[in-house]
Amino acid sequence: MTLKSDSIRSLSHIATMLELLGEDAFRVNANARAVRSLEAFPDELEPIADDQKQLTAIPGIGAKIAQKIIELHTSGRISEEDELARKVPQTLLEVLEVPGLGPKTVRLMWEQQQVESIDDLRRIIADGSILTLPRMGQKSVDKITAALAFMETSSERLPIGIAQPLAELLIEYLRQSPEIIKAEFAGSLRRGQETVGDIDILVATSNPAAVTKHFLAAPNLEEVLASGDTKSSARFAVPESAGGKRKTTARAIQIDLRIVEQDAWGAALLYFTGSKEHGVHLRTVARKQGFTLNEYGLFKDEPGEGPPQSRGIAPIAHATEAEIYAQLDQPAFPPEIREDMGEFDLTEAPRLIEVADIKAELHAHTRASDGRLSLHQLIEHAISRGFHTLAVTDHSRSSVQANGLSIERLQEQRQHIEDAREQFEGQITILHGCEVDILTDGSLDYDDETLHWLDLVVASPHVALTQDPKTATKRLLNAIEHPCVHILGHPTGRLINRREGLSPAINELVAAAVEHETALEINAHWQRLDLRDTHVRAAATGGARFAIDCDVHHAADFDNLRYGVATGRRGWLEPAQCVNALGHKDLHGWIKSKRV
Ligand code: DGT
Ligand code: CA
Ligand code: CA
Ligand code: ZN
Repeated sequence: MTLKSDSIRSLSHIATMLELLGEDAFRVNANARAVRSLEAFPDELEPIADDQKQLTAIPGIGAKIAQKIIELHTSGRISEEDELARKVPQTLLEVLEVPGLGPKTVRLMWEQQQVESIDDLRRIIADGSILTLPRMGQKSVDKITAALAFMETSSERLPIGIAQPLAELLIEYLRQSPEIIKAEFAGSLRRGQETVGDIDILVATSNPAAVTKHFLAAPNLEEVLASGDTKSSARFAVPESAGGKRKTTARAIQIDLRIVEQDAWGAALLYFTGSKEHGVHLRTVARKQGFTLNEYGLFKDEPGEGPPQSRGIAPIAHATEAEIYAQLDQPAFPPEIREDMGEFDLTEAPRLIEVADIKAELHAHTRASDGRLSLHQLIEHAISRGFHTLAVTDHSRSSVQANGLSIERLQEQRQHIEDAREQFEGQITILHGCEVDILTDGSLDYDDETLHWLDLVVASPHVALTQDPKTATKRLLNAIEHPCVHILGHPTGRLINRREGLSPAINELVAAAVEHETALEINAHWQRLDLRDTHVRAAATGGARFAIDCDVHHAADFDNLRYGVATGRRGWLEPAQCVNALGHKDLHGWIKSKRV
């Protein structure tokens, strides 16, 4: 953890606690503003951490905040944070994470009804006393109840955006041991699932004891659950800062380590990547051809008792997954489609979309609305990713919380875009777009003339996300069919483990999207992944085109692309169906086709 990330975490913790204590808005804002400016600050703080002057030169950082950063740097703590934490029950912060509950309401619950935790919140719902709070009606209570139920049933699985960086750190750590020949993750993580139950890591070594010992000394390991020669399991802490601002209630994750000999690497990786259903099907295929397949290899059946490897029978394939699939006359299935969901009908492996295919970002915010990057920073990041096109799509006016743009501000933005086009000429094509709200009734937040004047329109639902499926379908169809709309952004509005979102009739959306040549977004943020894998599969089969976009708010959001791509791959998406993978000419041909 760097001083910058620690400062961001502590200052936002302070801001939240001040808010819960009802402290004056000025103090809250000073901390919140500092968080935003540190998030936008490109450099690390360590080199300037002794110098109050250089710290206060960062916009949004005043003398008081600078003092706190210096204190954190020298002592590892901020005394103000510690003092506040003695006043505010830390379990109250979890109540704040319930969707639909803001700091004002939570403070009232705490003051008037002694709510200090999620359990207390359940109590005041159960005895009805929650209804005595100002502006709290039965409708709001029902929403909170639904959110709690949803969090409860889904909070155990860890989102990929937290699991994958953790797994990568651990693999990096494991590889420090000279005894490790190979180390990779397997299981649902390798299959790119949006959430994982646990993390499976496979290593090849000829010294299992040394590797086990090294694993059990890993940082963040909390408790050893099992440990043997070929298999160990341990519980690891999920660091508070994992995945940026911690947006999961999960505090620990199990990691299973499997140790194999290098020779049998392919057979073991195939087995532990799963899915279980894919493995079962593949073993049936093997059996029909007179083979036995297990985690040690593929063996020709020979009469006798017991597993072939313990009878001294040599495997006919085991070093790589590809050679095992080839022996069984099967395509080398990419991990993401190993779900026994029709892949065994394929005669050739599909060429699925890859991160390297993506050449454009078409959904990105700047500081003009709720992004943390300036227009120039955003453009520079897009260029450094090798993209040929970037669409700037700030929020529309109804998104008040996101500081959505009035038409006047939108017009001012055009001037900045034109200046930037000149400055970055020949490096990237910059589109002036917007992310327009799809209002509750399906109408759009700007008039048609304004929408037509913009180069590119992403239309997304942000409010009324508990609408019934019929109303939601009609609402989204309106946006898809609108002649100025290019992309339907995060179509359901779901948030993984937190909010179910809309449940539109996907087939109807797909039919309309095909007819009107509107792209359906796979929002790559790991909290959204919306459309989800099953929707992608349905829509890809139906011939829809897709946009895989990062919905950039922070520089780091560009790194979420891999999760969006993984979701696309799980939906069998090929590059030709993804507008971000088109060449410059084809992409702009499609974009302009909606501006005639
Ligand atoms: P998860 O952890 O719930 O997100 O899902 P997975 O797929 O990672 O499942 P996990 O961790 O229980 O097991 C990892 C892989 O090991 C699984 O994908 C396939 C293989 N595996 C585990 N148990 C069995 C089993 O009983 N039969 C078969 N054929 N394979 C298994
Ligand atoms: Ca697993
Ligand atoms: Ca496992
Ligand atoms: Zn957005």
